[in-house]
Amino acid sequence: LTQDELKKMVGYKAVDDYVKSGMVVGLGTGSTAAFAVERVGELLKSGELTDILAVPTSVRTKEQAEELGIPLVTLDTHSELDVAIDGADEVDPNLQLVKGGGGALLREKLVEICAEKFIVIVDESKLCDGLGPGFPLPVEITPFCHEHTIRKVAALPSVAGCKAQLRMGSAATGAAPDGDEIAVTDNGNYIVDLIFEEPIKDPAKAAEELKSLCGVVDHGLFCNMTTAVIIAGSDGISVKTP
Ligand code: DER
Repeated sequence: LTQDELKKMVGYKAVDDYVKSGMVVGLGTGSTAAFAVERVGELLKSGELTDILAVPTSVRTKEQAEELGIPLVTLDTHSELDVAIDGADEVDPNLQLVKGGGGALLREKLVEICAEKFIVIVDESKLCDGLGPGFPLPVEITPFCHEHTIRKVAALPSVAGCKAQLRMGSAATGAAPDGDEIAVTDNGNYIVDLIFEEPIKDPAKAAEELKSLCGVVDHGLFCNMTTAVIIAGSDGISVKTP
């Protein structure tokens, strides 16, 4: 099975298992979440799902949902979601996540915190023993004096030893720069990707230190949020719960 086939498997399964008619659903961002969005559109079109309201986690997910005719609302009118479905860049054994490879971490976290159930969909390549080395940790920062903020982020004890890299090119491409302009998120902010040689020792501590640093808007550590992770591997689909 190709990686795309694995992503489609988990995207569809998450919707089939967790989305029921009448729900308010958070729609994630990225190549795996796009399959979940596709499935919601398909089931609405076939009539198998009715009365769904969706809250997108990025401009590009909003555009995909609009193309599929999925009715959209925002947290301003719907602060309580039944379920949110999204991908992740890394999943550790405690189901703590690194997200933000697609540059959507702020809106994703805002939406996913409001969901009664947060379903994470990954192919097995995202599983890791410790967060960090497998995927740079994105941190969304304000553009004002961003070099100053990047220095302060890199100096935090809980992320000591990381290499901080300002994301260039499109915000959606993860840490692989694809242009010479500074990447700008949907919210008009910059992203600094933290590159680790060793696993982050205490993700919850790092989350707290990052969040309390003035100039940091939010970060890609999603701690103690996961309801279930649906994993597609070459030997089939498995589900993990905390
Ligand atoms: O940017 C994000 O948070 C995405 O959800 C990312 O974590 C997973 O993207 P992918 O499904 O394209 O790998």
